[in-house]
Amino acid sequence: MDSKGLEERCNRILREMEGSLTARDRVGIQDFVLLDNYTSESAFLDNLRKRFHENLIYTYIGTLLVSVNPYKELGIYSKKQMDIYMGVNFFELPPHIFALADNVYRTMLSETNNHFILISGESGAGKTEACKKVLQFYAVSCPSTRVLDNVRDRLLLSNPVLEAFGNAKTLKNDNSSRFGKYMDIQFDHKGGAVGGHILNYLLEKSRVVHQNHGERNFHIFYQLVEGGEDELLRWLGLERDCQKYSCLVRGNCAKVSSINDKSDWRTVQKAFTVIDFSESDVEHLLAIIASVLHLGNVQFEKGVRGYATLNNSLEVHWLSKLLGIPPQILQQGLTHRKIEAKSEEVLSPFTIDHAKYARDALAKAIYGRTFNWLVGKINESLVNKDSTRKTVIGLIDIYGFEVFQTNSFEQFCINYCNEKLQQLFIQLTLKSEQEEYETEGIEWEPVPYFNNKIICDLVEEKHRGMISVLQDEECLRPGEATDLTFLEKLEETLSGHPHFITLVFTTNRHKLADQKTRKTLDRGDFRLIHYAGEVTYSVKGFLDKNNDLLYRNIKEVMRQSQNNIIKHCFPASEPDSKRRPETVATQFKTSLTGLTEILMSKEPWYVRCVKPNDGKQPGRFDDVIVRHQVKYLGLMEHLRVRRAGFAYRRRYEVFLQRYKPLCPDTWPNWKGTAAEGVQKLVEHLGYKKEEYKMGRTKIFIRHPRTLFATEDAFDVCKHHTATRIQAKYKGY
Ligand code: AD9
Ligand code: MG
Repeated sequence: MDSKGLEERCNRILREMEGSLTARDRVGIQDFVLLDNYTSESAFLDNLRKRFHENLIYTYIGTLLVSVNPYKELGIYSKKQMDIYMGVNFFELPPHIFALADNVYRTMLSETNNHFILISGESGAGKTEACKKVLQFYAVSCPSTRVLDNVRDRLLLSNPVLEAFGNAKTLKNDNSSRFGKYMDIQFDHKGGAVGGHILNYLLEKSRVVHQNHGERNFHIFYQLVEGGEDELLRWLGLERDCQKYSCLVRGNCAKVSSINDKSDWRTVQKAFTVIDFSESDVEHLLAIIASVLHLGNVQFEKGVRGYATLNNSLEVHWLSKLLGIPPQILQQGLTHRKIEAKSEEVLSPFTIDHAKYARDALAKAIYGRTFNWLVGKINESLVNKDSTRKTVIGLIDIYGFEVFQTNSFEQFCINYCNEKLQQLFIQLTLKSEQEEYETEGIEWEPVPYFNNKIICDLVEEKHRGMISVLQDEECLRPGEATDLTFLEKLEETLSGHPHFITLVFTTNRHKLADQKTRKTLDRGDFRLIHYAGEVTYSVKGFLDKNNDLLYRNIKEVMRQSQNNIIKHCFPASEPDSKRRPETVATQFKTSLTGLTEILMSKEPWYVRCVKPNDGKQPGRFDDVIVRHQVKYLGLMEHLRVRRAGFAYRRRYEVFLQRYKPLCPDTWPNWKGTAAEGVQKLVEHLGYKKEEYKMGRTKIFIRHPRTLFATEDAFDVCKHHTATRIQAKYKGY
């Protein structure tokens, strides 16, 4: 295509975009970058609302995709839709998650580098659904062979298994992710999906033994009880009645209308076979799930001198059978702990409260470790042993920011994780974007934005951050520290921090209820002013949950298990608890730092999910709720940076190397500098002056459509060359 053809094509795209502008009153515009009044939050909101009511849930800000949860099936994810979006330039079709997925994929192939898609938004905003759509798109659109189809099925079916074990109904979302997930999809140089790897982050284990009102335990328990075949349930000693199991009914809502446990069970069963679980793996896994249910029903009675004894031997019978541990050993493990007295180990009996605590700790440990085993097992089935170079697309789907009436250690970790990802977003978009303009010497009007680094530091800073205080409090003063002493220590260390508030250090303004839950501060609370709003946390249980203590002798009991998975999860080589390991929050912090490093080495893409209302209702767009999210997701700032800035940049060498066949002056052997070559090239391609800028090392292109048009011209050129070569060789 010559430069005239190219210009025509650009103009056609522009006309199409403008065509959609004429319909703007009804359906809004599909890229916020084209919004006239782009600094106005109300105009932004109007556009999002209009589109939402037209069932147009996707809108771009440049290449960032904003998605509003429709809470209803829209029929826009069919195979036909996928075909439409496959291989088509990003801005030529209405915004869609498939367009983004396709764009990432093609960029990865053409640039042979690694990418990730960060999907963020608060709980229930649609992250997990978006992640699944991307995966489905790749499954359908990537090249297919028998081997690749096998990998594809495994990638797809790892999802229902992970969701069964790691998701649960909460008050915010009937299918809430209770673990963080980062999944790499590996591609070969032809674009075939050849493998994958999953990293999982901090599962909310406490849910195994406790659920708030209106919430459930992890889906798998209900699936098994509702869907398991009669014979299977008999073998596991289970009845087909969730009400019989105390750890399934704490939230008093075993049945949920939007969830079909029976059919989900069938999907999970099928998935097990596809992802290489042997019959014995499945048996042992289900034996563990049933054991947790039996363990939850274990009750203690007051025995001699008030110490705990076990009163229902039936539960112990089943536990013993399913875990393959002699009943006496189990019984002793559940009612005693080993302590060292004068270099001798003696058994000390539990009080009833203590025994309940140890029982719950065991249930959590068994489930949490089994979950890790499960991820490891899935990874084994996704592994690609071929050592040829692969490129990857990473998908991040974590638990979204959440605020409940009562917030505890779990919310603290989840919301901290969201702070970290927000920080990454800021670093990669707003901050680095502006810094790059500066270093490249491009004229630039800085855009102010709220940098949440201050909150990340508050939580994770060495020595004086909250996680450090939490770790020290336990390690330096084991046995003495309590939740309240932890709070006092926080007050001492953080007094005056603008994002940390407790009753002691409050002004009248702060005693007021927080915005979201209207909760006033009590003595045992602290409030954090997160990037996404204020959250009041109750300090109760922080130390305990952070320690995640499992007595040594119960570990020894588990080591005697004949269940292969339990054996794997409680290895003999486990470090002795005498040397205190890092606590939960410290480990979480370390793993999130690791995640950030992984992501920093890849090219970022973003999906920002927005929740339209708090009632999970279709068709309701609550302005206050959406406005709040638009604010804290930094969408306005992102738009401003995009508007003022340049959507694409390429190092001169890379740009010239790729596109030089398009210009006779540079093709085939350009002798000048890369920058001069690029200048020649863009002049030849007819780029308008305002469309690009030449930096110190890179060319900056304002609109993606310019680059896409160049890319199209390149495709045509490649095609011509191929035809010419074919024609040439035909003669021989
Ligand atoms: V959490 O942080 O894990 O609690 P997510 O993952 O952001 O949250 P999720 O994707 O699970 O939310 O979406 C919540 C529910 O919204 C889903 O179960 C669907 O019922 C609904 N949803 C989300 N996205 C879509 C969509 N694109 N189309 C239709 C959707 N329904
Ligand atoms: Mg989710």
